[in-house]
Amino acid sequence: MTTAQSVQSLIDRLEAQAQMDRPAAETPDIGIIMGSDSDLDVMAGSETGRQGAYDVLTEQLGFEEQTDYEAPPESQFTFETFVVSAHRTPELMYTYAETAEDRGLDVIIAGAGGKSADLPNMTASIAYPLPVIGVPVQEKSVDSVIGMPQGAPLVAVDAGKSFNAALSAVQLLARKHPELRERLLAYHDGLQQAVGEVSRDLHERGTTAFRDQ
Ligand code: RP5
Repeated sequence: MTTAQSVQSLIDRLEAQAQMDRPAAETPDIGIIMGSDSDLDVMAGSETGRQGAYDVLTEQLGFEEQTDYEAPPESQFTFETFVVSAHRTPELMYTYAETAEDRGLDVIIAGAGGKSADLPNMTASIAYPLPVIGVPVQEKSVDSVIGMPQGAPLVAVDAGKSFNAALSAVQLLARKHPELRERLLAYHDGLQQAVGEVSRDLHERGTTAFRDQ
């Protein structure tokens, strides 16, 4: 398969899926796209560094990754992941955004790095009115992600915070799925409990013993 054919086959696949009219329960709820696979550690989370969207969705909120559009996994709530470059594969970006709603997505999380991080903002413009949550993969990407003109909305998180983008996406989904609301509350309870435990431990052991443990 040539380079052009490999992109075109993805475009053809997305367009065919948009025509399938699959039941909503069987299509991915969240689409995660990124400008390059070099963004994956930020967008998914890295084993050695900060957690990301993949981690919170799968470990905390009960989502599964859907890797075959026509064969959904067990979980009721799913996401899919693609590399889509605004500058290297503009036709693929256009098709992904344009078909997203017909393919059953409810929200897109789009991340890109560099100074021309245009994937989130262009995807938001094309996929409108589907909500898009932008993730600047690096600090230098923030301005190009969030700098949208009036009338062209994009929700965005701070640089590198794909974890929060996933939480925001699930907040949107939770408006029509009460079980997701419960999972979000349980996650938040866990956060509070962890802070309470570490605070008590630090206070009761004292700083030196706490550091040494
Ligand atoms: C951006 O350029 C991508 O989102 C990535 O963050 C950056 C560098 O991409 P690679 O050269 O590593 O593929 O479009």
